Amino acid sequence: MRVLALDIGGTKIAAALVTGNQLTQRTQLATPKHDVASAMEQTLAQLLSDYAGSFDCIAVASTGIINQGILTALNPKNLGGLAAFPLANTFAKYSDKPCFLLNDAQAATFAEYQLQPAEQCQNFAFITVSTGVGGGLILDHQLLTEPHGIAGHIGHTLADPQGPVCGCGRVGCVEAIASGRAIEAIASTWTPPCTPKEVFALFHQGNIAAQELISRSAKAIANLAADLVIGMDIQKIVIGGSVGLAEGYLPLVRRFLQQLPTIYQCPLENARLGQDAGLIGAAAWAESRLN
Ligand code: ADP
Ligand code: BMX
Ligand code: ZN
Repeated sequence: MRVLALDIGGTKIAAALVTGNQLTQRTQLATPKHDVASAMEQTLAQLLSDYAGSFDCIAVASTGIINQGILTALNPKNLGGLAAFPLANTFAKYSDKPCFLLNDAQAATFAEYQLQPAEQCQNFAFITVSTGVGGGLILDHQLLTEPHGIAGHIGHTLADPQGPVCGCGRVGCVEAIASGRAIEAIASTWTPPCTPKEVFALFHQGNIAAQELISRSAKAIANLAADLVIGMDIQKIVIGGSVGLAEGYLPLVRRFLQQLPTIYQCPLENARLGQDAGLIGAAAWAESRLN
């Protein structure tokens, strides 16, 4: 089965042909920021045409709640204000191949879980710290996607009732404190303004403001991890996304988690599949549906 996998994030769209854990012809482009609905349709149509003839099915991992083929943004600010997008219909318009859709973090969860020793990992979670903060949950070896595709949207659990308003409308979500966008919201007001990547460079140089900002993010993720452990008996958590994979971030999350009582702790690891977890997971999910 030749699978064309797409990973639609708030910042980038990746595509590749996937066989098992092997990717070929990987491409990546920026997620449209303006006139997003029509730009997204054009981008997806172009990708389908670029790969035409080389795939038998389409597997899509996308940011947003994916339900009944429709992408609903929980946080529309992460998608240039786009609140809803007919993903399945768009693919059907430009390709006659079967198409399987899943939330991006759920897809990455599925891929990373395949790499875990099943006998040691009945309950598992994945957290992406990226444009937003996403997640996926495996309970009793099963990825939670039903009934509405919402399960795993743990970036929108409460981190701080005094925190900033999240793009989802709730006050103080983990995402509003820990995500790349949350880091950017603060660092863009610095003189000179910094991107999250530059904040990490300053963090490694010992800059106090950068260390406070990254620590604030890592502490929210550590508390989220603790909530998952105590709420669902999660045995291991894998962390991905460009912020989650940035050098120095995971050790900080580990340090904050270790400050909590032992019962709240579990092993934390970075995504072994790195930035490709969503692509590989979407493809594996599609194949599991076909079998
Ligand atoms: P997506 O959300 O589209 O899946 P990413 O996982 O790359 O994409 O996350 C994008 C976020 O990560 C943005 O907020 C961006 O500023 C930030 N980012 C990108 N590269 C780095 C880096 N090297 N270090 C820290 N943050 C980064
Ligand atoms: C947001 C939400 C999730 C997504 C997560 C990470 C939207 C558009 N997305 O919490 O569905 O999984 O961000 O997404 O509401 P990413 O774009 O950072 O990879
Ligand atoms: Zn929120």
